Amino acid sequence: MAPQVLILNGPNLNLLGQRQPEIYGAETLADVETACAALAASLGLGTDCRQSNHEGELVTWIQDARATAAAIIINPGAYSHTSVAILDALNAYDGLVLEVHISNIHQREAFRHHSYVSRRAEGVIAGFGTEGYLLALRRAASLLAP
Ligand code: CA2
Repeated sequence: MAPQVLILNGPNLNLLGQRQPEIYGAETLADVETACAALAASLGLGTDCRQSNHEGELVTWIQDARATAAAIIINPGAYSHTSVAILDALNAYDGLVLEVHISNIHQREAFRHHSYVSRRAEGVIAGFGTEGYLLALRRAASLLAP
């Protein structure tokens, strides 16, 4: 079976394409997930795309991924900057972790400059728009290749 990649999006990312296109672009989350599934298939990967506004639900999905996913691509949204719980869950996960931010968090307010998740992530992409998810998938395919 193709290696599975869990693509996780955190709070408010369900609003993609509906508000603040100058920061987050015009694509909806459904557009992003469809593009990820298509690229993943061409790379020999499977995807499971999920979004939650709830920290505990994200933690549970990361725990579940221990048994199901070879990699996690995560945009934790604002939880990047606050959540030790998500960091702890990722630290209990043995697979590849790649972190994506649509905007360049280093160009924005100071409170966005630090991400707890970055302590665990093998790589971080920020400021490449929604294309960042596709770049992360390509990197996952390279690193997971036998
Ligand atoms: O740049 C990113 O991807 C962020 O993770 C997005 C988070 C923000 O808190 C992080 O600092 C950086 C916010 C996601 C909110 O997404 C929206 C999308 C469209 C309209 C409104 C919010």
